Amino acid sequence: MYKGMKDDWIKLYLCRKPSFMSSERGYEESEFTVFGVPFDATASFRPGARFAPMEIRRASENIEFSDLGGIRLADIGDLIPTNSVTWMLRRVSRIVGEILGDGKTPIILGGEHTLTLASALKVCKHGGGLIVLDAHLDLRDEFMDTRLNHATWLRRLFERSKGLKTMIIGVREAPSNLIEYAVKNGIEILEADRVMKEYEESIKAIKDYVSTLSEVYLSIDMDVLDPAYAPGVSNPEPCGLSPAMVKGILEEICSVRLVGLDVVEVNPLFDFGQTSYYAAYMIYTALARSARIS
Ligand SMILES: [Mn+2]
Repeated sequence: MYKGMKDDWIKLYLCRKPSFMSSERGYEESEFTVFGVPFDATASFRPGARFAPMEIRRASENIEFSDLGGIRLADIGDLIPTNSVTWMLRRVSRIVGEILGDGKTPIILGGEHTLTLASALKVCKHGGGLIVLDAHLDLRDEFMDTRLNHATWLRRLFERSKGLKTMIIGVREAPSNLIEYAVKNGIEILEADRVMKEYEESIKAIKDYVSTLSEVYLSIDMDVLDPAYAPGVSNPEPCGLSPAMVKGILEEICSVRLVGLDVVEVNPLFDFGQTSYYAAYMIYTALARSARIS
């Protein structure tokens, strides 16, 4: 028996845990730092988004990507489990702060959309604009007897950072009082209906908007896609965008420096993996475009 054989069997017969885009890089060498937030405690309809980070990783390991070389990415794991929305937000805030402090870009695998309250708040202190792809406005003052949940997080964010430049793309039907709130607070809304009927003009509107930003925090709620493409979300809304449309939109947004990204609301309990595949592909699309400008 030769020296070292004792652990050779580990490498011979066993493989590591899934890692986003099969990355084996350490934190120090990363430009993009991925972590998961397996949290869905405030889900208002279908719980299950807590299972998304691992499914998105699994999907990302099984898509053939052409252009990985330029993307220096490390997957540092998942947030330790909690059922407290306050503790989840504190921990996300701390982790995002550390990653930003080290000059890296946080990439977050949700989990429910509430996490963006913590991450966007951190990033906004660094002077970024916010672009949200979502079927919903998430601007309610309260929902189902709580003020801090995945239908209210954007309102809470605006209360804490007045005047934050924000655009929401892919909105379906929305209550008029929420539209009024958005207009009053200078939030740009690009409805899914308009994107589908006037795609080229919408891309131009996005291009004009991002040209006013020095850097952007991007939050992708997977329910922006039509439920035909992404049935595995917590609150599906009919008549959404196609993956090709969202791909074009992401490439336009990420022509500006990306300062943070999250992909939220994937719910693997309600599909056969397709929503996780698109989530992984959307992140790849954003990072491949960003890597070209950095
Ligand atoms: Mn949504």
